[in-house]
Amino acid sequence: MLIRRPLQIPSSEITTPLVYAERRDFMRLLAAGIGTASLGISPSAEALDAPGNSLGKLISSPFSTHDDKPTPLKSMTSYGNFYEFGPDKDSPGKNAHRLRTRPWSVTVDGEVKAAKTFAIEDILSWAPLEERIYRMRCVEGWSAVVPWVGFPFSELLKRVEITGNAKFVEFWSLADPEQMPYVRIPLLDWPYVEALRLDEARHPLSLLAVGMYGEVMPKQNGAPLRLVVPWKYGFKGAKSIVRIRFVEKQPQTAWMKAGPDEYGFYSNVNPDVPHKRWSQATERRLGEFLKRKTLPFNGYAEQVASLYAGMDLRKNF
Ligand SMILES: Nc1nc2c(c(=O)[nH]1)N[C@H]1C(S)=C(S)[C@@H](COP(=O)(O)O)O[C@H]1N2
Ligand SMILES: [Mo]
Repeated sequence: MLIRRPLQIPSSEITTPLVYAERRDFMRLLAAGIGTASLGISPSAEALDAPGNSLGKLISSPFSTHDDKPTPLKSMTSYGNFYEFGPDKDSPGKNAHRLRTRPWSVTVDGEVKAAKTFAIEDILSWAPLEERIYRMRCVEGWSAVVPWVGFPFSELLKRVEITGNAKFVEFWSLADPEQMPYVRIPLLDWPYVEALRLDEARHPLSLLAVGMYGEVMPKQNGAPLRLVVPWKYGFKGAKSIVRIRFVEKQPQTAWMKAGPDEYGFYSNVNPDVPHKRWSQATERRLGEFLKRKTLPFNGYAEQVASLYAGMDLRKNF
């Protein structure tokens, strides 16, 4: 399991290489003394541990939105939530440099035939990396359009055998007070745990992300591995994942424990169901002034609404 392999992207899999990532990052890799393969750039294991380094050529995804302009990278790295590094929107950008992302491994356990631990280098070689431009919506009313880089969650299911009892999957973030100062303070019930129903996790839109904007994931955005679920409020996307656990019963999540009538298990973006303290009907894109209307399932209803057929989405908020 723990074999170190360089990231290799078969040239046959490469469809549309990212244009904007290319020249600048090529120069950066050259400056860093990193070799480039004849068929595109294959970053070394070391290069993949440095935020800002290019992830090389990426597959462009049919799931990307092209109607919306991506949010500036700077907005995404300087404004966000990562409570382990503090409760303010600028805390992650200021403090997440303390996170050490190597060595890093992810344990997969619970309702599996055999628990496994994967090194991050191994995970990075599972599948060719895809770029997915997704709309994102935070429960607090801000939104963004982000070119994530990763692979579908289903890639994990090719590598572990789940039991017939597996109905839900939990995502556990690192909770190390040495690196994450706010884990000493009970802002949330640490570690940060989020969860999905198994069929939600299996949905092709559910992404395990290792980067954004063509580059290695910034620490404040959840390096080295995080979840991205674009039809749900942003807090479902656990950052800096160290454990993935399959379970039989619907789990309690960190935010459900913090406020059970404010944060439900499903947390599907829904303009018709207000948060207890504010409306969810509109949102403001980072970097924009005017508000826009929030769409059901954050605009992904066509792809995901069928997962919830027959459910009362006011009750199952
Ligand atoms: N471990 C952990 N993951 C987390 C959070 C957090 O505080 N801790 N915040 C969540 C919330 S509320 C949001 S909106 C998104 C923000 O991700 P971004 O900073 O990449 O936009 O991360 C989510 N994942
Ligand atoms: Mo959020």
